Amino acid sequence: MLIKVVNPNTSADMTAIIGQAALGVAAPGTTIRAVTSRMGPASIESHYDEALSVPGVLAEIAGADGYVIACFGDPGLDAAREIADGPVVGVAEAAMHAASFLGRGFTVVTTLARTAGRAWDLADRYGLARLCRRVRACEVPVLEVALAEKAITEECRTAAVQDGCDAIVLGCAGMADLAARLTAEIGLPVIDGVAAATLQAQSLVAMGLRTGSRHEYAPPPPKPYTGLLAEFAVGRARSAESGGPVTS
Ligand code: 2AL
Repeated sequence: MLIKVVNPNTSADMTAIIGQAALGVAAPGTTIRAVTSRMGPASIESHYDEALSVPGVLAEIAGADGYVIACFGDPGLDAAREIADGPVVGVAEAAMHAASFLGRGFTVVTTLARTAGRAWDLADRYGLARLCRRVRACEVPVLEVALAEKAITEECRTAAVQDGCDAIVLGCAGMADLAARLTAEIGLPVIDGVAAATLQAQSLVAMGLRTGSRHEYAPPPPKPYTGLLAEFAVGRARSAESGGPVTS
């Protein structure tokens, strides 16, 4: 089976971290293809970044058995489900659900404080806000996460002491390589959403399941798109390799 793990930002360095995390949990017989978005923001840490990352994500939703959206805002998740030929799992969605199996409450440790609202929105959307004790920020920009292990560790340690949480959810896909070390160091389960989402996507594919497409997640109705997004008009032929428009 092929699982495509899409990094919605354009940082190839972050894609390498994401790809390693996905590979680290993939079953024998599962191929991981980690891809970097070919259009959009270098990192996603505002609502504007997130909105403009979605076309790049959707351009990659083709050619695999299952898909992971590897940014903690889960950008474009609903739209990806409308067009995907296999299950699509977001990293925030998978990490928060994993936390719900491990305890009664979790804290999210994110990058900048301005991303906390999105994390709360997603906890609410997934029906898990009751379990979310707190969303903490380390005030580290996304593209500096790889250099900020100390600050992230300190925030996780503070969460473990102050928040009454049973698990910690890492709020950025670029933190994926820290989860195992932090789990050992903090003494609480620290969850990387990339691993959680990869395993969830793999499980759904292994069960022969895909998104239900009879109602809200039916393919979007064909219509013209204009301007810069003309290539995204549903119904036009495309391949993921060409990065072209979406076909239903
Ligand atoms: C993220 C993430 O996972 N990737 C990205 O570009 N921004 N998350 C975040 N909280 O800033």
